[in-house]
Amino acid sequence: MSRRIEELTANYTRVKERLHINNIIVRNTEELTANYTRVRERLCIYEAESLNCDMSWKAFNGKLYFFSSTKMDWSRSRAFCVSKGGDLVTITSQTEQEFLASKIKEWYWIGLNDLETEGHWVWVNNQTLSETGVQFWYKRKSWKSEPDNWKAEDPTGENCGIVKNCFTYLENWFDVSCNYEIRFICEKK
Ligand SMILES: [Ca+2]
Ligand SMILES: [Ca+2]
Repeated sequence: MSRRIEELTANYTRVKERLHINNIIVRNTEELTANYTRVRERLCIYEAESLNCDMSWKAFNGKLYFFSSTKMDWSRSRAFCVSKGGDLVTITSQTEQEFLASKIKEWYWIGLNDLETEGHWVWVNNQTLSETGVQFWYKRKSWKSEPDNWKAEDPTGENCGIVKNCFTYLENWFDVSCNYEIRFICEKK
């Protein structure tokens, strides 16, 4: 009887070890895949001309979206999207806003800015917010809502738009300093 228990214990230990090793392999594979994706994306960014640099675009409602893992300032992010045949995303409907908001876990540049005239927000295709008919700025009850052109960190103010992972999908745009290095969303037809 005690030999049987010893055998069972030994088996159990072996199985546990196997499981542990398997878990390590799975974790390593996941890490390697993520690293591979990041390296490929970096290559795409630094060799913008390279034709066979493939990026994973997500299709939604007839358009394609690319969520970067690389972080850059607003202008460089935009230049990258343009070099890939698109531009920074323009959000022109609630459906599109909800789709994008459901995909993000941090800050991303969008194609919205008031670089030319302070307070006059336009998309990269020159559409205004009244033309698209939708806007999803973050609202505060006891303080100024976004966009607030806050100058404490960057004295030139906040002239570029982001979407952020917030509790609500319909109030998550902020204006921030265009010099921040953050992720970005490209869009193309
Ligand atoms: Ca501004
Ligand atoms: Ca702001």
